[in-house]
Amino acid sequence: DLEELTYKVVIIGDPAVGKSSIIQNLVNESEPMKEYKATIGFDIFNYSAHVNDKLITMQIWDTCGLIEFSACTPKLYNNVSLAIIVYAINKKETFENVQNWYNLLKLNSSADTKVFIVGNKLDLENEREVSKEEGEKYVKDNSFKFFIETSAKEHKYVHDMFNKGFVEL
Ligand code: G3D
Ligand code: MG
Repeated sequence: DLEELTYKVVIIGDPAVGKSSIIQNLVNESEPMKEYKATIGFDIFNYSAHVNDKLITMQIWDTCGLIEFSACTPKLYNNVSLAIIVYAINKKETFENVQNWYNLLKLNSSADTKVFIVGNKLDLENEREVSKEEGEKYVKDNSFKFFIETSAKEHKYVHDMFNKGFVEL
């Protein structure tokens, strides 16, 4: 029998860094659970892959707008296996805020939650305000699991990031 495992994944970070666009890259392969949206204020997608004779499902929680700062925080972070913290490489402040998102995560989740850091909008190289080295150094200094730069717009490296997620879960 195929073993089936489901893990909760959250994608967090400042508004407009491209969190929902990253999820949209998976749209043909993921199954939206629309009924959740109206009731609890999150978009939740199931994204599955076969890994070593197991069927692994990521239940990906995307936040929208002000919900990010609301009383829903404990519900969002409860039981998270993987947190994907996104910033935009062309907006320094979104990188500086990664630490705030991490602090919020740490306060509300268990110690073994894995953390990926994603620098999105890689296509806006000519507007870059955060170097790749800065991102790498931050991730190394904090012993996070994984760092990658992506372009949700150009569909670049988003799947590499989720593939790494399946391996780490
Ligand atoms: P959010 O979910 O983090 O709030 P969104 O962010 O996915 O809604 O994206 C915010 C804006 O950034 C959108 O532009 C979106 O098209 C754009 N965007 C997302 N990812 C990328 C990327 O990789 N490169 C570029 N150049 N833009 C990106 P609009 O204009 O629709 O608001
Ligand atoms: Mg969004």
